[in-house]
Amino acid sequence: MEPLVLDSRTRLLVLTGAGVSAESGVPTFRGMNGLWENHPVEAVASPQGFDANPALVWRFYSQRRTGAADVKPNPGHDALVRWEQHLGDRFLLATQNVDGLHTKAGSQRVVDMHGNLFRTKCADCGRVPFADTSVHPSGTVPKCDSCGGRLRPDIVWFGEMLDPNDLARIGEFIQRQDGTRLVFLAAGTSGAVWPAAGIVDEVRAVRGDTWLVNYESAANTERFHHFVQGLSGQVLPTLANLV
Ligand code: BJW
Ligand code: ZN
Repeated sequence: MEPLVLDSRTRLLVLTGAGVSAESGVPTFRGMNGLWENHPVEAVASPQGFDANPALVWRFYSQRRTGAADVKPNPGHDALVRWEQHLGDRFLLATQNVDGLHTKAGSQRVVDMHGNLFRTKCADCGRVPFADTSVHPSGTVPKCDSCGGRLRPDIVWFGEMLDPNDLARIGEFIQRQDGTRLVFLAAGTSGAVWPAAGIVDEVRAVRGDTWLVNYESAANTERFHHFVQGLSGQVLPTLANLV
């Protein structure tokens, strides 16, 4: 297999999805044993679902908070930390995962595209989101101290805009013109959710090299130059040649 060469002329954008956390014991969304097997997606991950039944949404996210509280990073997360230490500012990690495991592992240049499971915001006023590990599993909805409105998890749901600052940071990294060559690697993601699924094409538009590491073929596999099929915790630690 051709190695992924990370040398002093390379800048690397990594996109991770739920598959990267799977070997830490965090369930994925889609497919076998996926989190959404027993929950209609729109009921728990959309503003409309929250308006219709906020207590159900808090039950779902309370289970998620409890499940993700004690999990540990796996060798896939650790490999990305080593790559960042090697590349410095020529590395950026965009993650769709909300479990915080990349930060726990030691990654620093992280864009949390879809928010953070352990942060809460107000659905009804503009107060700044805050760190929060509390759970509300028994049909209650926590109230905002500032306005008395409904609190909600600080997660990007379907139909909601991603933070424009996050998108700008990823876009600027892709467009950077400093004489380095751009490599993009997506790992553990089904390629089903936008705008993350379209990053591969933004990278191709500037003639970047593109890699996918996934357990099974993704919705956008054919857009990548290289597809390495396997578990990220096994593939990532040996994939790159750090020179
Ligand atoms: C392993 C493994 C191992 C397992 N090793 N691999 C353009 C076209 C069509 C639709 C749209 C579009 N633009 C926007 C949309 C609408 C929508 C969308 O994408 N819909 C599609 C489903 C069709 N997007 C949005 O609404 C986004 N907002 C937006 O674009 O705003 C502007 C706009 C709105 C409306 C219209 C147009 C523009 C927001 C998307 C936010 C997604 N948020 C979620 C929910 C969070 C809730 C929560 O956490 O509870 O984030 S969706 C869910 O999917 C979650 C994930 O981050 C995201 C991606 O999933 P991921 O990470 O890929 O996981 P899985 O489970 O799908 O796949 C895991 C993969 O790993 C599998 O392939 C396994 O094989 C593999 N695997 N073990 C390696 N060990
Ligand atoms: Zn409020």
